[in-house]
Amino acid sequence: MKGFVSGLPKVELHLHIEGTLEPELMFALAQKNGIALPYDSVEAVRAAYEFDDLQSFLDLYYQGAQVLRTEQDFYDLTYAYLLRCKEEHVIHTEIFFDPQTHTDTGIAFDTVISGIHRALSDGEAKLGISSQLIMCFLRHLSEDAAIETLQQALLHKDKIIAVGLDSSEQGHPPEKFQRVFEMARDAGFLTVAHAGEEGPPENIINAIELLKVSRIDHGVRCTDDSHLVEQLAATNMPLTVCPLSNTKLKVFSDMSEHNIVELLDKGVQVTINSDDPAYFGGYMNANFMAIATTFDLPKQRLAQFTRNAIDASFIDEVAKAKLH
Ligand code: ES4
Ligand code: ZN
Repeated sequence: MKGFVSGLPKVELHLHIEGTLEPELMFALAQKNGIALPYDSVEAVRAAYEFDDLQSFLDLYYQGAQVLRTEQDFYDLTYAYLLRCKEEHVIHTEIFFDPQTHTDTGIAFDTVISGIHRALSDGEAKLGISSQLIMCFLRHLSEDAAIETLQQALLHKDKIIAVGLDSSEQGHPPEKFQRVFEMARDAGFLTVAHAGEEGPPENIINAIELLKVSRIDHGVRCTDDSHLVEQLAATNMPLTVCPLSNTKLKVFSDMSEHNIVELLDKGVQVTINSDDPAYFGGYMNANFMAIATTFDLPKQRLAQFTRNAIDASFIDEVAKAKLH
C-alpha cells in the first residue's frame, strides 16, 4: 500500500505555506534574523506540538511564522515544500498564504509574495510542479483589514487565482466577509473558504451562498446536516479535507471516527490534503496512508481522491483533461 500511495500522482488543494515551516528551518531563520524563540531545541519545538483545538494550534503557528522576514526566507520556505512535493509525487499544488500575518509586523506584502512566487516559478521550471496561489484573509481580524489586504493584492493579480478565509472559525462566520468577497469576485478572483472545520454546517451553507465559493476547505461538519450532505453531492461542491489536521486539532477523537469515507460513499467530492504538514505530522503521503490503513481502502478508491482533486482544482480545462 505504501508503494501505491507514494507512486500515486497527487494534487494538493489545501496547504498553508506558513504551515510547512519545519522546526529546523524555524531555528535557522530565527538565528539568521536575530529572533528569540521560546524553545531550546528543534526537539523542544516538536514536543510543543500537542494541540487541544484549532486556537491552541494557531497561537503557535502565528508565533512560528514571525521568523520569516526577507524575500529569500519566503523563497526558501516555499522551495523546501516543493522539493517535498517532488519526492511525494504531488504534481500540482494550490497554496494558501496569509499576508496579514506578516504585514501586521512590518513585512511588506511585496516581500512575501515575491519570495513565494519566485519559488513557484522555479518549482515549475526545475521540478515540473504546477501551482496556483490563494490569498487568505485572517477571519479574526476586521473586514476593513481584509479590504486593505485585497487592495494590496490587486497589484499582484497576475500571481493570485483566488481569495480564501482562514484562522479562528468560532465567532467569525462567513457573513462577516461578504462585502470583501464580493469586491474580490468583481476584481476577478475565485473564492474558497474554511468552513465547517470546528464551526456548524450553517457556515458551509453561508460560504456557498454568500461568499460564492468554488470549494469548501475542511467542511467535515457537514454531516451534522444530512440535507446539506445531499446538496454538496448533488452540486459537486468539493471539500478539501485534511485528515491528520482533523485528528491533531481534535475535530475527530481518532482517525477511525473520521467521516471522509462516509462522504466519499455518499458521492461528495472529497479530496485529501495536508493543511499544515510541519505541525500536524505529515505531508500528502502520510495523510493518504492514514486514511488507506484506517479504512482499509482498495487502490481504486484511493485514486478517486486524486481524480476528485483534479476536477476540483483551478487548472484550466484542457490541462485537466490531460491529467485524467
Ligand atoms: C489553519 Cl487548520 C487551519 N484552520 C484554520 N485556519 C488555519 N490557518 C492555518 N491552518
Ligand atoms: Zn487550512
